[in-house]
Amino acid sequence: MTAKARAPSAADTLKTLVVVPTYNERENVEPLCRAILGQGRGVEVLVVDDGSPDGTGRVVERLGEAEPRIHLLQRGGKLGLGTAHIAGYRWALARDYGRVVTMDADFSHPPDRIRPMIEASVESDVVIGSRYVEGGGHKDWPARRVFLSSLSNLVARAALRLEPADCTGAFRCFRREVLKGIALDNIVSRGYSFQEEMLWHCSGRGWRIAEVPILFVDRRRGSSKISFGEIWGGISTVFRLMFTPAGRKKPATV
Ligand SMILES: Nc1nc2c(ncn2[C@@H]2O[C@H](COP(=O)(O)OP(=O)(O)OP(=O)(O)O)[C@@H](O)[C@H]2O)c(=O)[nH]1
Ligand SMILES: [Mg+2]
Repeated sequence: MTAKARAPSAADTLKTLVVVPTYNERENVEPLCRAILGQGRGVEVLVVDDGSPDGTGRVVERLGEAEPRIHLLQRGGKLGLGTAHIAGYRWALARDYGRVVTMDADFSHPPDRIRPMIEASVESDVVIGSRYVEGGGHKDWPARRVFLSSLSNLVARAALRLEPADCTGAFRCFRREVLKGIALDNIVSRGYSFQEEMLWHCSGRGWRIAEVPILFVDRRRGSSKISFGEIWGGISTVFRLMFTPAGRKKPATV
C-alpha cells in the first residue's frame, strides 16, 4: 500500500525523523532514502555522514536539493556511531519532530518495518525493531556474528537487567519526550555499545518499551565498519553501567 492510499491513523499526528548514520554508504543511501520516504507523508530522513571518502554526503546533498524531506548533517570526520546518533537526536529536538527512528544504511534494517514501529509507538515510548522476538530473526549471518550478537544480548540483559530481547540493535523508534529527558551530554559510549547505554537510560526511567519483529538481512552492498575494538567497547560499557548509580529517574517535566 502506498503512503498516499493509506488512511490516516493516530500515528500520523506526529512528524517522524528517520536518522541514518553513514560512513561510505554511497551505493545504499539513495535507494534507502527513497524507501524511507515511502513509509508515510509525515516521515523525513536525516543522514548523518562522517565525511565519507566515497562521497555519500554529496549524494545526499543532491537528493536534498530535489526533495525537501531529505536532510544532510555533514560532519568533518569519522566521529563514531554513538555520536552520530546523538547528533541526529539533537537535530530532531531542535525542530518539531514528534518521534525519531534510527536505523543503519545498509538495508539490514528493513525500511518497511518503520511503519509498524511508528504504529507501535502510539502505545509505547520506545519501540525496538527486534531480531529476537517471535517472528523476527536474521538471514545470511555467519556463525561468528550470530554468536557475538547472542552473547552481547545475553550479557546486556543479565548484567544490566534490561528486559527487551534485542538490546544491541540500532533500529529503534523514540518518542520525543524520551530523548528530551535523557542528558545526552552524559552518554559516554562513542561506538556500537552506545545502543546498550541508551536502552539502559530508557529502561531506568520507566519508559514503556515494545518490540516489533524484524528480519535482519546481512548487508549486500558496501563494506562493514565494525571492528574488533567494538567488542572491547561493549564489555567496558557494560562494566561501567553496572557500577553506575541508578540516578535515571523520569524527570517531572515530561
Ligand atoms: N556517521 C557514522 N556512521 C557510521 C560510523 N560507523 C558506522 N556507521 C554507519 O553505521 C551503520 C552500521 O554500520 P555497519 O558497518 O553496517 O555495522 P554492522 O551492521 O554492525 O556490520 P555489518 O553487519 O557488517 O554491516 C551503517 O549505516 C554505517 O554506515 C561512523 O563512525 N560514523
Ligand atoms: Mg550493517
